[in-house]
Amino acid sequence: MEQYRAYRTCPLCEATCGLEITLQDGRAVEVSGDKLDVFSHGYLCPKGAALHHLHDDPERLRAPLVKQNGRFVPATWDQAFAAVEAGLKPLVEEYGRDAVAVHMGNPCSHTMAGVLALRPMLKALGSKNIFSSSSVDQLPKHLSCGLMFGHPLTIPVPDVDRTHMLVIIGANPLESNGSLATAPDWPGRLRALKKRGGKLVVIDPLRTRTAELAHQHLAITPGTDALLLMAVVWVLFQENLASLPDAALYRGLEELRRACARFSPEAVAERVGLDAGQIRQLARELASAPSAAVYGRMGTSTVAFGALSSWLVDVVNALTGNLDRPGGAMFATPAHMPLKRKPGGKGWRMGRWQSRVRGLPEVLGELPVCTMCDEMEIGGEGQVRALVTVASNPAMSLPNSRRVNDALAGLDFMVSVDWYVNATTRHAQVILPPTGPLSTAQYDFVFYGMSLRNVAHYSPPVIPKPESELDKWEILYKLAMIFQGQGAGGDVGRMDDFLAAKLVEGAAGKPGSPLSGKQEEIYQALAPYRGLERVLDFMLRTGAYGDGFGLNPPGLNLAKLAKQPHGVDLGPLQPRLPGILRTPSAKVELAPQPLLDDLARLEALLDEPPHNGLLLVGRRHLRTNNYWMANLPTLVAGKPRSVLWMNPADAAPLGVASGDLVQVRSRVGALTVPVEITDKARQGVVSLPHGWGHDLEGVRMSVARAQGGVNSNRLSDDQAMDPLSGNAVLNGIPVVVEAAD
Ligand SMILES: Nc1nc2c(c(=O)[nH]1)N[C@H]1C(S)=C(S)[C@@H](COP(=O)(O)OP(=O)(O)OC[C@H]3O[C@@H](n4cnc5c(=O)[nH]c(N)nc54)[C@H](O)[C@@H]3O)O[C@H]1N2
Ligand SMILES: Nc1nc2c(c(=O)[nH]1)N[C@H]1C(S)=C(S)[C@@H](COP(=O)(O)OP(=O)(O)OC[C@H]3O[C@@H](n4cnc5c(=O)[nH]c(N)nc54)[C@H](O)[C@@H]3O)O[C@H]1N2
Ligand code: SF4
Ligand SMILES: [Mo]
Repeated sequence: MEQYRAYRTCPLCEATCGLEITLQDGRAVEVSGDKLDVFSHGYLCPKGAALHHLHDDPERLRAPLVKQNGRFVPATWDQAFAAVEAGLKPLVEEYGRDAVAVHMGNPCSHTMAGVLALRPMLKALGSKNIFSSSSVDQLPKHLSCGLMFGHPLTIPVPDVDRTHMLVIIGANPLESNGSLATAPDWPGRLRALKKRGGKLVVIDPLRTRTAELAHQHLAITPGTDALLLMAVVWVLFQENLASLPDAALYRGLEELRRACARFSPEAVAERVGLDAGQIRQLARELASAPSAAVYGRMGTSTVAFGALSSWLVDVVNALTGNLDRPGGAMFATPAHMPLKRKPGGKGWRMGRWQSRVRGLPEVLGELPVCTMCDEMEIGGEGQVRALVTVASNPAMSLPNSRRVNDALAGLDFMVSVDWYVNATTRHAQVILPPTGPLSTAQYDFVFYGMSLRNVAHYSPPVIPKPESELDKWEILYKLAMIFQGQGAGGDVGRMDDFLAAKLVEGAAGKPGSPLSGKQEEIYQALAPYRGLERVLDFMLRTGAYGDGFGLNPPGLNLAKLAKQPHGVDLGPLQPRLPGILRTPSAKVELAPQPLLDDLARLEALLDEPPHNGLLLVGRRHLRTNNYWMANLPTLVAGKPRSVLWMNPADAAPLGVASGDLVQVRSRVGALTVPVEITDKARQGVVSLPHGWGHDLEGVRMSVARAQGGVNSNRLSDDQAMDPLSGNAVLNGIPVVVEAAD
């Protein structure tokens, strides 16, 4: 019984920790933090430590399921793909490609296949009804960065390790481990910031664990961050504190100055729930700190002014001279992306098509999930009749989840690429489970693009993929071939070769490019690899640190990276302006017109009387991962977490005590849940975590079911949206709470 160790990065959240996995007889028996990992240095959280339990979860599907007479039966891959073709082909033929929608979930951004293999599938399908978890999450940030910097993935991150002052708005990295700001060990990084004399401010309606760590906690009224940030901008202008280090790099300063006229600290204070003095102090400290970074996340994006707040975070970073400087908000230089030095480009556009029913604009090739049910339920030409889900649980994760469940139940056909029979996949006719998390390779394309340090890490599979299983990319390519009309019998290898050839021809066929005419050399260099590894090798070689297929021999390629089981450190973040800009002006657009136009809505908020009922916000817990890790006993151990936080002042009139059941009602639904009376929630705010309520008919996640709890999305409203980005509002939902009988 020989033990050995293998290393890989954790695919469960954005922190990308290095794991050391102990194997015995071909099974993983323990997961700990990899002390030699160049980024995480041994840090891990309880979820990473449970990765082998996920791999071995007996309820994680190992083979496809196909529904017969309303019941799932095991099927071979050939049978399952044939069933997909038989289900989808007639629908496409009769109703067109838009009749098939796709919903892609959060784990898609954590897998190589999600990043590289989904796009070919979507292209082959050619439907405009593409949805994803982005529009219940970070779409506003893509929008604001697309408009400001010319590319929606050009997202600045707070340089936490070097900053003198960090302002965290609507994020709770002590539980979430960070988001749109990749770094292992946020707790350690925040403590180090304090230890070196830096200041930490947290703006959050809840006194979260992150807020408890801060020097200052500002308990803001939910949904009002855009007002707060506008007032900060106002102070910066009013007190002549706005200073752009290189004014020639920016456009729109005067427009901004005019735009903030109405938003003085005094004008917004009551609405925001903070003192005007606190707002002034925040602006002054940000301006005077040797370096400072404002960082906003879920609390700034899943709100009615998501795009405005996401934009203003970076406006404040720019105006205080902190954009693109060490200790400020900086851009990563990931190893898989080419380093362009010449600024300028076509800019970024949204609204290239509209949704059929509500006419909502496309953003990033997607339509807002808030209108997915409309497209499914409302008849007419172009109605959605079938759905493909990939690593997602929309029946739980989308607002007004009851309606989503009804809509899914009403579809003609559904196929799910997923590991579990959960609230969503129970509606499917076919479930296609990819191989387990330890049997697939890992490279974090998405998160190295938003990393607090430049690193690269490739992890090969730890446990060989069983013969009978397929990797996710193979499943997605197979679906692509079905959509292309090649049928269920198509050869994945041919599709893979075809896509690789396109990549090579694209690079070598470009006149003037240094690789022009070098097809043969490129093919030869890539010859050891197939599948996604081949694409990764290509990207690394043509990337910022790459060997350029021989143009820069000491540079990086996959073979070199694979020899480094603890990853490669590529150093601290470097200034990237102006080369990174893709705006037609080749400048940072401080005041893009669509955002200026949306300010009228924000001004109107100033004229409304403050909301005097309760507002519901969410919360995350270190041991959860959205809706899908609740089936692992080690992660659900402890006190029940599906509990409503309520301030004592709000609870007193109801005569309820901690542990009592209360009924929570919103415009769309009601649920009953135990209450915990705590001043962690500011007065007027109640909080319920998402991720619970799995005990639905047909769900095969026995541990998660046994936890009970409620799905907070029974309360969130699918009609509440940030109109500019189409993002859902998951925070700041008006609710009524009463004692339950
Ligand atoms: N343990 C764990 N980690 C996770 C996840 C998980 O489910 N569990 N999910 C992952 C995913 S998909 C994501 S997107 C990230 C999210 O990462 P974070 O954004 O860090 O996580 P949240 O807990 O949603 O933090 C949002 C905070 O905003 C506050 N808030 C709510 N409304 C407002 C508001 O109007 N204004 C302000 N200023 N604050 C507000 C909430 O009280 C909450 O503390 O976490 C990731 N990491
Ligand atoms: N009320 C409320 N709702 C929320 C949020 C909130 O804060 N409050 N947060 C929102 C956010 S930020 C997000 S990102 C969404 C998440 O919403 P979703 O992405 O819809 O939900 P997940 O729970 O992440 O579902 C992931 C699914 O993928 C499967 N899976 C995991 N890994 C893999 C894999 O490698 N391959 C395949 N094929 N399948 C895999 C799991 O079995 C699970 O079924 O939820 C959103 N919903
Ligand atoms: S913090 Fe995130 S990446 Fe690190 S071990 Fe936990 S889940 Fe995995
Ligand atoms: Mo998310």
